[in-house]
Amino acid sequence: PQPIQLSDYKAPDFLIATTELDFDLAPETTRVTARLTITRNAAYLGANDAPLVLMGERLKLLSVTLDGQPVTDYTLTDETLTLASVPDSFTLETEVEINPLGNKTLEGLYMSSGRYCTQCEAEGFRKITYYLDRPDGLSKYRVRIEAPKAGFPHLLSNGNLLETGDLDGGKHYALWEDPFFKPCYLFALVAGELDVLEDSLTTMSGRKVELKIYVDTGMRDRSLYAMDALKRSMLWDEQVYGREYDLDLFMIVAVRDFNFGAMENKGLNVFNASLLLADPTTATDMDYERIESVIAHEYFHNWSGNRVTCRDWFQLCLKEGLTVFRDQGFSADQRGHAVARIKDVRALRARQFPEDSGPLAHPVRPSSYVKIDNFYTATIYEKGAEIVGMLKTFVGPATYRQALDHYFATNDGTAATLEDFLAAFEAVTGDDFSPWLQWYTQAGTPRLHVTSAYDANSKTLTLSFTQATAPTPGQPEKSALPIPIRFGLLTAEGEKQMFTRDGILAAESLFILRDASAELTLNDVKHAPVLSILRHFSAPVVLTVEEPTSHAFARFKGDSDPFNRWEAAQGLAKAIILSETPDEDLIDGFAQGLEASLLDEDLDHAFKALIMGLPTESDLAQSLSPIDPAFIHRNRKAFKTALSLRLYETVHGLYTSLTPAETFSPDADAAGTRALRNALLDLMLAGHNRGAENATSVNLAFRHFETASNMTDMVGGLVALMHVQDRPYKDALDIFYARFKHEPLVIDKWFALQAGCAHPDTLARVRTLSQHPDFDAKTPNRWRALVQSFANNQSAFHAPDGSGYDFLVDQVLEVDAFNPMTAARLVEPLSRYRVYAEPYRTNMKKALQTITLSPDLSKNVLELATKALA
Ligand code: BAL
Ligand code: ZN
Repeated sequence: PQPIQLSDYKAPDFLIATTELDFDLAPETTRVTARLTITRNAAYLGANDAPLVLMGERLKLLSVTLDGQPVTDYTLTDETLTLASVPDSFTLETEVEINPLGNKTLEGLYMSSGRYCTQCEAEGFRKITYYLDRPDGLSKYRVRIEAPKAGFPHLLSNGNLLETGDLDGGKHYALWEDPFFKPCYLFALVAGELDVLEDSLTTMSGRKVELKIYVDTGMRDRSLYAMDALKRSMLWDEQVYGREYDLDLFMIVAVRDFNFGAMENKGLNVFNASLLLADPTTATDMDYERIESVIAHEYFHNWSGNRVTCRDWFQLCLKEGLTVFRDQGFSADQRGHAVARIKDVRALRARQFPEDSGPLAHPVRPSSYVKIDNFYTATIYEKGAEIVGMLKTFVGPATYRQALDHYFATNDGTAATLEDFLAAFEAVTGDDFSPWLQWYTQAGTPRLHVTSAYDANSKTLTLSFTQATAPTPGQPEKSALPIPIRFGLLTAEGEKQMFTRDGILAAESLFILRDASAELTLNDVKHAPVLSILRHFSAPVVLTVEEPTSHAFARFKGDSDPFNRWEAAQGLAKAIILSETPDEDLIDGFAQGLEASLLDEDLDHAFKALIMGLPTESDLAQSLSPIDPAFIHRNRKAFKTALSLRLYETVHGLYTSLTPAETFSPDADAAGTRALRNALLDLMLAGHNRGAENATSVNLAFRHFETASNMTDMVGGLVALMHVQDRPYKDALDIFYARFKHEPLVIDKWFALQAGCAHPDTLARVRTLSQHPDFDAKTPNRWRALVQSFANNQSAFHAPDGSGYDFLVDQVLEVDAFNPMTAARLVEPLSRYRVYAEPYRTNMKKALQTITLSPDLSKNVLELATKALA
């Protein structure tokens, strides 16, 4: 397939001022009538007699009229409807028939659990009707929905409800109008039997907004937390960004079958039920946290995405990177900045760094694509958010707010570009922001290297910074990027140390590295310093510092920047795990450092839980060349066992001192305590083979599981019992299944936990689970629970004989036949074969080749597998 190039962008030949859609819903024969008022784009008037080319896929065209006259002189392909000669201004009416029940792509209009729902981003609208399906085609929508009353009491679309009424034959209708111009990817329709949770909020200008969350019958109470998060998000966006909601009604619908996590359709967000429904017995704290952040994310899109949308899909990060940054800011304010930052960076490293160093590396603003669905990536979302964060760090919070106000004011109601975003920073500062554009156009993670020289006589410290970015596909040469480096100094004991920079006394400072290398001199540095570089992870780079190990221990002990304190522990753990032979002194030192942190009364529970978390196997893989997953797994496990043995008393004591709260609260403090308690249990069990205490700790874990009054602790117990396997683990899994077999979201967890278990039998178990009556590859949540969890399970997936890869290939090909968007997401785990040791490398490559040689591959899977092999 021919890639689409950013350099070929051309404004549309035609504009659609108004879009009227009539839906006559029927599961296999829905009729969609579209009345479009179309004008030739003024930019081309007189100079252009281009044909009208509308996009459409899987549509049965029934009729076309132009200004009321039937048209037969058109050309139809699988993807387009072309009218060769049209006037400059006209009304076009088309009627098509579609089959929502048969639509398993989950794009366009489809049915989920007997309900109609839509997903149009990025290019799903063309599966509903013939249209100019591109984000810069803004139009005003009026939508009439007709359906049987029985089974479909709720008929929802974007905007305001104008009218409802009964029709003959037991049918009824609803008429919706959205007063805001929008691109078709923000169109939504939902129809079906739903429970609704209603609330309201008065906005900053005193307008009352009705809030409605629609869920499966009987699930209303499980949407209370989402409603609470929605109200907090709306107030936060007013207070922090000055953004007010603009319609009188805001609706959210939860559905079980969904390709994305959620979707920001104007006034009618559609959510994957897994990111909306929660109560203590079925949702973990991580679920609550994600619900809060995704509710915020989709709501924030109303300004960053909907009011200001993207000119073309290359600018996807304009809305996604910015909105992720906004939701991260919200979560940090709700749950603590340090803990939130650590979690965000952990996710960035787990998903974006590997992508940025492999064959699928692409700039945050790509320059070409075959299927835009393949670019809803960690690079566009998470690295995109990091760029906004760096801009904020660079200009400071007050100027950042001015720039964002300017951006929203000057681009409201338009489809904008990243240049427009940076222009807002230029407008409020008067500075040139073109160097920052390179963060959007250049792929790859920069490496930042720091050395230092301290002169004890003059008390001066010279810091030397160098940056380099390795080549990525299509970009052999890399430029230096502006890198904001927040830093401070400590003493050898981990105490804060002041310094003078340019005559100003400081405890912390910000340096912007603009070139390939630079030096910075600090004065009045009284003691030989320990560097604390890249505080709060001020730039998405890989940092290396030339320093003795004792310096990392000093930061681990006392860095006042919690991120760098956590980072020091991670770095030390990494060095220990990846060394060929265990260094007992280092392990002792680490155990003492960890013990001191656990006993430190000034640290909160959530932070302690994080600092106990060893680097994941995939994180460790990024520091090993070539990657040997078995080596990593073995050494990590050995280190964890060693820590467990050394710290048993402390860990056990602390665990026992943390009694579970009588009543459940999902707030950050309570969640932090549960996280710590579960992390302590996990560490205790990691050393369960020690003998004497074995039975005690296994019993403890089983009791923890059995007596848990919430899902977080149940899962915590199960995870700890994974160290034991055998009876207690299997019994716990059976109890779990029996208790929750009628709760699909919980049974997803049951599948995911087993697929994520680092045990030699896992592949066999996963194969058996793929035949389980509850397994259904057509439900993305269930499929991902089993298959994605397995592919992320480094030790089980990377079986030396390639059997894990074979399983993945079979699954990807099976799902690709009906849901290419979801299938393609799981090509990535095979893509970085070149950096693996043998026999993994050869087997991963073979698996990719098997994919590319399969007949009838989707463009989605073909694009990624081909790029991976290129
Ligand atoms: N726009 C697709 C889903 C999301 O990022 O909100
Ligand atoms: Zn988004």
